Amino acid sequence: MSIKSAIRFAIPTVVLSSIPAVAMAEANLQSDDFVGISFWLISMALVASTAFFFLETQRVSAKWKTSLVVSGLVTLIAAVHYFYMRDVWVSTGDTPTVYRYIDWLITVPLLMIEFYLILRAITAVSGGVFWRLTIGTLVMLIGGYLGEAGYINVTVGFIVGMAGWAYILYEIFAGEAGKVAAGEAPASVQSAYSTMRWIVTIGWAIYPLGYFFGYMAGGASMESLNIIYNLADVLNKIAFGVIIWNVAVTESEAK
Ligand SMILES: *C/C=C(C)/C=C/C=C(C)/C=C/C1=C(C)CCCC1(C)C
Repeated sequence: MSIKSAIRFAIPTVVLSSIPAVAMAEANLQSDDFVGISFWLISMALVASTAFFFLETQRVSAKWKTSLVVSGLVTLIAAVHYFYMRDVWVSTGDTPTVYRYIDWLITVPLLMIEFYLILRAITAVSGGVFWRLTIGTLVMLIGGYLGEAGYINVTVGFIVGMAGWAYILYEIFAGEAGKVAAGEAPASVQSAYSTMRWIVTIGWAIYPLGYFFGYMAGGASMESLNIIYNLADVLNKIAFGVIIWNVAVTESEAK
């Protein structure tokens, strides 16, 4: 094994093996705490996905490596937050809103960068795509946080958040990013791009639905809100990464 590839193995291994040290639960997980169990299961799936995405960077050609690294960073950052969220839930029964939003604040912009990166791997795209997606993300998350944490009226927070999300959807469907993907991308990239876009539409819709039923319609308990957010993360972080991994491998092997 060359020094370079030894380093490539060593970094993810060290990072991953340090996670359990920061994640000691204070109370024990109860056998009927299904929200706590879902936090646990998804933490493990996120750790495994991180190792997978990082190691697979060795297999794809140079211009696809960044996309896979970003997928691995998303699942790594989420894994660490899941350990903390699980602890809050298991020991207090409270909804871990702050950790949830700090995670989103870092991982959602990274997911948005993926659109920019897969287009940039195949053609020239302006940095404006990146900035518009980032601004949409910030408006969406800040609105949602202020509403969930009680700083502003929940309905106002919801409306501001929806406006940010609508702006993101506009950019990836009809804006510059959408046009570049439709006009210049090879078939495998177009199909990955369109699947990613549907994830941002359908998969992401789960969060505002959770917010709506959890805080506004009064129909959902905090148990269901957390289960809903957790399952949505499996789709939007892990499955999203797998789609990128698939296009990266396909495009690398095509050459
Ligand atoms: C990995 C985490 C992801 C992909 C989180 C995504 C979160 C959203 C799409 C949240 C959206 C919201 C709205 C559209 C309205 C206001 C409330 C939010 C923040 C839940």
